[in-house]
Amino acid sequence: MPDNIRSISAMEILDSRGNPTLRVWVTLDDGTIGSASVPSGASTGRFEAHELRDGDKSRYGGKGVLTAARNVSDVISPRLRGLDVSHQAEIDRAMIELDGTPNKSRLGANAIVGVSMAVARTAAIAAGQPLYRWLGGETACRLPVPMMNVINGGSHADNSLDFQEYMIVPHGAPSFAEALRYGVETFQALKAILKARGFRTAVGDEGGFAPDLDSNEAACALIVAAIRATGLRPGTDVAIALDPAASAFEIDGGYDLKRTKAGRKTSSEMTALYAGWLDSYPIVSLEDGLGDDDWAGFQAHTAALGNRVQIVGDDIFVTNTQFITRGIQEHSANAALIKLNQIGTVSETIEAIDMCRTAGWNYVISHRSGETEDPFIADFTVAMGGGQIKTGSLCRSERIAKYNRLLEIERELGLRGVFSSPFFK
Ligand code: 2PG
Ligand code: MG
Repeated sequence: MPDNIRSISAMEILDSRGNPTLRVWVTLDDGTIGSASVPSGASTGRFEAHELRDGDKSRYGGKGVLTAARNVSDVISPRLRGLDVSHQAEIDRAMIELDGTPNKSRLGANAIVGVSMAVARTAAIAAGQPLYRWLGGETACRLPVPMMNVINGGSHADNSLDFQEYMIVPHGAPSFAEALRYGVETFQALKAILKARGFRTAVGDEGGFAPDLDSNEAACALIVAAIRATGLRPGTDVAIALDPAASAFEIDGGYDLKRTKAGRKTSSEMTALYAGWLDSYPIVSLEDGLGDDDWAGFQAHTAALGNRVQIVGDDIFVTNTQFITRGIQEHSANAALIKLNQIGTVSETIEAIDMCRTAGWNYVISHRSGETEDPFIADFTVAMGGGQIKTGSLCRSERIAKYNRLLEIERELGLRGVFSSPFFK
């Protein structure tokens, strides 16, 4: 049986923040080998699957992942040996059972998701297909509109901004390649504007600029100026998406905008603040505008803004069907952010996406702030067909790797490739 798994191993590598993470290798009986690397978040939701770190302070400040690597070779590999690599759901289920905890804390979600992703890639290689086609079938031909994080704040930068991500969304472009060009030109224009106004142009964790602006809102105004400076039309060609990642500044049931000294706000005051911004800026998507336990707030927030903007739940749903089910029932959002390592297997991630589709929700496949050069999510996004990816700024190779892979896929699809805006224009 050439497609049966012979062995699985893992090694400790580094992510884009210089923290240890895993690369997993799957070898089949016929010698076929595939690998995948695991990303890591900073602004994590409280109910994310558990990232297993060694805790041995004498190595990497306790962040080593040698235990997780050993779990791959000593526990997971013997269990999966002999299974057909194309049976993703069966393999993922076997790992979930082997782990036996609700949040994958025994073997580590980093170990499990690494194996799950490497299994998908190896199966694609064995089938002689690109990963996007293996996972998405013949109809996988939709390129995503990218959300490009050009101004970083919050947990991703040591600057003055409370909000974590200000993204540009080139949804008016005719193709992915052109969307990328719109994004890059806007990014370069933004750099020139920041320089001219005396702000620093150093970048944060996801490659966006991290200036010390006076207010959170000032970032939106700068982005609009940058879009205009390129000759593109704000809103029509390039819009804005926000991820305040509000859990990071949610304290005792309120929202403390400490960095910008804008004071403490209630949940409904935060929603009112965003409503004002929607009047002034071409914002098409708002993620985690409130904290991950503010379910009542999210419901009110979606009722107030959900017909004007995509409301995305990230930390509140953590790619978990249990939380997405509640979100759908309570109308907490109208879209979900999707991160493979939040839930821990490819199959469970696909279940979360299926649930969004059934509910008529949008979904956005996302990187983590700690990334590797593995472009897995580029293929995964095209396979899932939701038309949106969030994968960082227009510099730093761990982000660019995903964009470059999407360029390749668009080229390969040729005339079959589709690029269309998922937003109201
Ligand atoms: C987010 C992500 C990715 P992190 O909040 O959406 O941008 O950040 O990986 O730090 O959770
Ligand atoms: Mg987020």
